[in-house]
Amino acid sequence: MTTPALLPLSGRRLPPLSLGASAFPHHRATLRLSEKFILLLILSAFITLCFGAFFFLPDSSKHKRFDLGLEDVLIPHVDTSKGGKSLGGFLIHGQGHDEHRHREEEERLRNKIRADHEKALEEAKEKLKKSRDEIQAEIQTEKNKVVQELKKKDSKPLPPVPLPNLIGINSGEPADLDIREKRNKIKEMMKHAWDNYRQYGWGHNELKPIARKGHSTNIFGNSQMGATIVDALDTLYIMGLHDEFREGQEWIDKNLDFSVNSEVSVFEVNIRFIGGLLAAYYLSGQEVFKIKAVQLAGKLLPAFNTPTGIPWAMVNLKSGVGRNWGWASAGSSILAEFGTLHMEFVHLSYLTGDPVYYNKVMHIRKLLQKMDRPNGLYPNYLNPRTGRWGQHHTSVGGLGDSFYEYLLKAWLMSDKMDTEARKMYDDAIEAIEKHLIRKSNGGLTFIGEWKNGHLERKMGHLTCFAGGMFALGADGSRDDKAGHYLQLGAEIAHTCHESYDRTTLKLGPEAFKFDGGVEAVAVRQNEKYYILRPEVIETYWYMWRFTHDPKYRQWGWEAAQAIDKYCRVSGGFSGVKDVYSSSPTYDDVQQSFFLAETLKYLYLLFSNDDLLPLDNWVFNTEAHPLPVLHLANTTLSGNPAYR
Ligand code: DMJ
Repeated sequence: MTTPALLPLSGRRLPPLSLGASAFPHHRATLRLSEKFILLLILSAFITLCFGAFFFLPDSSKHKRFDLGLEDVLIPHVDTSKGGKSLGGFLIHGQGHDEHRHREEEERLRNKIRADHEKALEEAKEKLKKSRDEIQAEIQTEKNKVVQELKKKDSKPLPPVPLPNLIGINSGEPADLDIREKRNKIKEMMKHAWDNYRQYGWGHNELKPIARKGHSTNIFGNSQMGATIVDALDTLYIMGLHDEFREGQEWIDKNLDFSVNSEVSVFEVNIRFIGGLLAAYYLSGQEVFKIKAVQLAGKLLPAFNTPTGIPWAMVNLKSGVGRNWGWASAGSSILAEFGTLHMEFVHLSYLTGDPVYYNKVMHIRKLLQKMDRPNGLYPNYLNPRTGRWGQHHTSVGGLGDSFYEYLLKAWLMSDKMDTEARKMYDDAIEAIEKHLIRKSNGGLTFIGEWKNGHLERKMGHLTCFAGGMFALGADGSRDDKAGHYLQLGAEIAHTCHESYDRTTLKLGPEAFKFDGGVEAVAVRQNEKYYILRPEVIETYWYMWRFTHDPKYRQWGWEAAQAIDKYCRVSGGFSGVKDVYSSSPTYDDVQQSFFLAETLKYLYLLFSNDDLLPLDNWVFNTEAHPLPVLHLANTTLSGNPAYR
């Protein structure tokens, strides 16, 4: 369901004229000042003409009234006692009616026209007496009214849909005192991050914790859409920070507006905003989150208007104009961006009963299925105009990562019914294992990057999420290789832990090499930063859930302590520019994903498994939990999205 675009109201537009404007309902707010006077003149002339006609034309009642050779005439009437047949509020009368009644009726009509005319002239005179400022003020009032009406229309309730089973949203308190204390410490860190954002960055997308002011990047366009609020909501909720959750809800209710002239990243807005709003809706049941998610999704849909249906990377929320990143190979869209919409879009179709979202993402999938893949690998770049791959670069980290994640999660979220997605995942992972995964000389398993037929022996922090993905996909894997994939997950977790452990700050670099005697260490200066990313902790958490090996809690705690020690400042948490330096400098950004993901995964790591159990919830790539759509307790089979 798309939302109607706002009327183009600018300061130069006029409000509807009180005189006869209803005849032009669609132009109400768009009449110019000069048009208004011309219209006034024409209408006055017209009314004068009608008025004169009644006085100067011969009195028709003296002739056969309305005698057009018809036996019957229609006059407004409510009395059925005279044997007429009712016709939509009118009575059909035969000839020979009481002349007196006709005259009375005509007199009444004349009086009405006279009164209307006088009223219209009075109103016109009043308007002409007004100053420019008064007219401007009226325009503003009228504009506000139109905006309010559109807002009301936008926020009308969606059709009720039976909610899936929402299990484990309020539990997870560990019995063990030490674990409980660690969990409380993570909650305290969340509070520190939130409170400072609340104080210094409220309504901005992110926080600069050292400058103590708002921060934003081009992924959110030029508008302040409160990204941190939306991203943090579900973490606040599961931590039991309900006052903070309510504050966020109130802000969203009153201020989150998507009719802004701002060019945003379709992918980022989807995973952080739509994912965050949907998760907040499922957890809290508050309708406002669902409504906002659907409104926003409507604003993203124009991005799919490309020759192939592969969406642009960016879209202007107001104009709907899309385009791709200037840096992407040959004007291409990015695999990890257009391939990371499925979970949220399926939920949107489920909640609205509108298949449009589902159709968009399934179209992408079908197109990808038909394409040739070099060595069975998906390149990261695809041109949305030609439908051809761009540069042959394949990665499980940046540019590719969450595409693979969403294939697996589409299957899990459908209660394992979407076997097509599972097959695509299995095929992709087999090719990745064959061409990208290697062991270093020192015995560390790593995932490299494939560039034009050459393997680059470098792994990104982003790639570390794959340990958790392999573990999550182990169950149900082809040829029953569950043990193998769990083992692979454990090896990736180990390698990523090494990348942390081999630094001075015990925090992981952005990218690390396995080349020329170097093992899991960043070489280039611009790869040594840590920006509060979650992927390594995410993998620890999945590994903990599937193995309960205490080393994962231990590693998670090491990371939490390092973050608290080196990234905490009095105004929040900041990324650091060099994890190998003992006196690091800050980047002065508190990323919204720190609250959405890093702190959430840490909190879950020190919670019992009955908090958001993985049989019932699937986390989107920004760690927003969405419920599994079990066929048994939903109307999915009857939902058009699933036909
Ligand atoms: C998050 O926004 C998401 O996890 C995304 O998939 C990739 N990277 C960031 C955090 O590092």
